[in-house]
Amino acid sequence: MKNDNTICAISSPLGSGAISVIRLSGPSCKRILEEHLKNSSVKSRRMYTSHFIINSSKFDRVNYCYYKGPETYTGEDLLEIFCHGGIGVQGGIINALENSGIRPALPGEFTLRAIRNGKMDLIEAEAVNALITSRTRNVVPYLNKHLNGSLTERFTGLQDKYAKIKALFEASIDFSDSDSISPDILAQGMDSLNRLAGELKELVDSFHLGAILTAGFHIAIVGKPNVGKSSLLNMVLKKERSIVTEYAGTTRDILKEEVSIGGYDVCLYDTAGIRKTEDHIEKLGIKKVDELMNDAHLIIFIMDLSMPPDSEDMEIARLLSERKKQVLVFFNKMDKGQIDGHEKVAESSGALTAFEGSITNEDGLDDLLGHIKEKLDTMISHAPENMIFSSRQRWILRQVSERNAEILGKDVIKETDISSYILEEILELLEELTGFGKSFDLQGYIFDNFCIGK
Ligand SMILES: Nc1nc2c(ncn2[C@@H]2O[C@H](COP(=O)(O)OP(=O)(O)O)[C@@H](O)[C@H]2O)c(=O)[nH]1
Ligand SMILES: [Mg+2]
Repeated sequence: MKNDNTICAISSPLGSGAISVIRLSGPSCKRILEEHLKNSSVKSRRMYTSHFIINSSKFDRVNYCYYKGPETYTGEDLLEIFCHGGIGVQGGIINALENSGIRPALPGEFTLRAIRNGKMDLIEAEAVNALITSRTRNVVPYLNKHLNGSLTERFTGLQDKYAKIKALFEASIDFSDSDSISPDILAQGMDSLNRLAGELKELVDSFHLGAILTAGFHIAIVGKPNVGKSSLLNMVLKKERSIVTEYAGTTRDILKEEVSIGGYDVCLYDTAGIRKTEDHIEKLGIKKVDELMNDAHLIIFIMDLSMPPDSEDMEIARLLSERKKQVLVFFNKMDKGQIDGHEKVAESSGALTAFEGSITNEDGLDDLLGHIKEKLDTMISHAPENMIFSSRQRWILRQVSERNAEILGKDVIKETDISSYILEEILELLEELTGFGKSFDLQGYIFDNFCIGK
């Protein structure tokens, strides 16, 4: 069996669909075209239709396109076969390719080859990965910017700035009689490092919004039992997802559902009503709400407007204000009556906005959802030029930031040996950021974080 390191994989989602894409990369693409598609004079980037032949018989009627390297995703010869999307068809073709010496690709191996062949760096590869896993349309323009190299430029810009500071310090020592840096060079260096600290903070902080756009905006619905939390979830989902009854304590576990609000991916959590209880299971549910309140990006606090506010409402307001969370209040059951006193409780929770209405009558819901969309729109409009979406990138930038602060710390900057050593560490970290650091295990990282066929 020939084995020249040509790889193949199903690049479309696993399972059955109308069409599946099988991709090959490596020097054997042309051989496969001759063996299985009976085409010995293929032109690059042209779509053909014919049968995929296995053991001299027609297996499936397919479209295919051959891309001549190095102007391809991987930088190698590439072949894409668009076959019928049945699992049997996909399996038959992959099996035939393997019998012809084509090795199944490892996770992310197409992208790994692209990086190794200089087609992209790790920042661009991470943008590709985020595009594949994206669930919010609003994130796409940002990732496209990354694909065009804007984030890479920003990172190499950081590298340049640190390299300049290092050179400045070292030159200043070389040309002076003492081991210490002259005061004006020192001032210049401090100024640059201070500006870099701000730049790093902006990038690290941007991950908060980046994560909201890629992993979803998490909203917890809280309130005492029977105020209409589950009714709200059901109404937003337009289905009976959560059990609604007139009995307090119906919802005991946390229910998580994904919805799209104005094009944003939102995870809504319905929770157990918070109250003092001796019921063991209910207690466990309430403990979970407590944890969820720490993690959620926004909390919808529901109160029953038809009943006077009580100590349970007040206790929830206290828990929320303690956490300094973003809170939206919804005064529910307006159809049943309006009793005073809820505004004060809402204020004490730290909520900036309150709405009133009736969930069962779908009254006030548009305002509530519209407000959430506006909130996210505002966040996006304040988004920095470059946003990061990868926790790996954030981790490295934090390390750089810490070292930056170390040099700026008391007297370290004057210890030229130490500051020079730290600047060297920073430069190594920034190299790792783009995937080219000496000690960085690029292959391991790609295998762990990318999927097969990518
Ligand atoms: N009149 C009225 N009843 C409501 C409204 N929202 C919910 N309910 C009722 O209040 C009860 C408790 O609702 P549920 O969603 O289970 O509350 P939860 O315990 O907070 O999840 C149910 O009988 C609902 O039908 C409303 O806007 N108006
Ligand atoms: Mg409930």
